[in-house]
Amino acid sequence: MTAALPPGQHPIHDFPRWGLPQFVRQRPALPPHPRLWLGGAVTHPQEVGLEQGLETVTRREQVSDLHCVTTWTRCGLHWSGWRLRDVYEQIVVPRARPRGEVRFLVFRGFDGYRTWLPLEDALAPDVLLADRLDGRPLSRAHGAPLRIVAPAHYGYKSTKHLCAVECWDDPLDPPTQDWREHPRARVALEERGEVLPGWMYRTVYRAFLPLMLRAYRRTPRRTTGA
Ligand SMILES: Nc1nc2c(c(=O)[nH]1)N[C@H]1C(S)=C(S)[C@@H](COP(=O)(O)O)O[C@H]1N2
Ligand SMILES: [Mo]
Repeated sequence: MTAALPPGQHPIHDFPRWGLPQFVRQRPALPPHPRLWLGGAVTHPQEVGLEQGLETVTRREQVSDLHCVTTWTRCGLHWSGWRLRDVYEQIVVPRARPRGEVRFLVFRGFDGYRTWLPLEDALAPDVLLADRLDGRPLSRAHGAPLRIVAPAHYGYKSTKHLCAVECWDDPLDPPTQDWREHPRARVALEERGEVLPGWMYRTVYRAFLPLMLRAYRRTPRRTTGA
C-alpha cells in the first residue's frame, strides 16, 4: 500500500495521539457540555451545543487516512460526524451571518491550538467535524469532543478538541500563522511548510520522529476535568 501513499509518507499501524511538541503535556479539561463558538467577522457571534446544535445536519460516515507532516500516515480511519460544508451553509452563514467576504476559516481547540484553512479547502466534501472514530465517541487522545478531519491536508490542519470556528477575510487577522505551517498544506503537493521545498522538511522531521513518537506514546492519555 505504501506506493499509494502521498510523497514522503510511510504507513504506521497503530494510531498515536500526536501534536506539536508544546502540546505533548497539554491535557485540556473539557467542559461537561461542550459548545462550539461561531465567530470572527460575523454580525451574530454565537455558540451552538454539540448535541442539539448539530442534530439538524445530516450525519456522514467517512473512511480516510491521516497524514502527519512528520511523515507517518495512518490509513483507513472510520470517522463519523458532519460535513463542515453542511454546517457552514446550514448553521454558520444563516445564524452567525458573516459581515463580508469569508476567505478563511480559523479553527481553535480547547488546548489553545489553532489553525486555519482557505474557505475553498475547508468546504471540500471530505472535510468533517467528527465526533466519532471507529464506531465510538472520540477519545480524549484523538480530539474529544469534536475535531476537524481534513484528509487532503497535513494532520496539523485537523484541529482536535474543537471549540471555535471563525470566519475571516484575512488569515492574519487575527495572526494565526505558525512559522511551521503552510497556508494550504496539501498532502498531494507536499506542502509541508511555506519556506522550504517539501522534501527538505521531510528529512528534518524524519530525524526527530522517533523521539517525538516516544514522547507522545509515553504521555498518559487520561486527565482530570471531564
Ligand atoms: N487541539 C489540537 N489539535 C491537533 C494537534 C494538537 O496538538 N492539538 N496536533 C495536530 C497534529 S500535528 C496532528 S498530526 C493530528 C494528530 O491527530 P491524532 O492525535 O488523533 O493522531 O492532530 C492535529 N490536531
Ligand atoms: Mo502532525
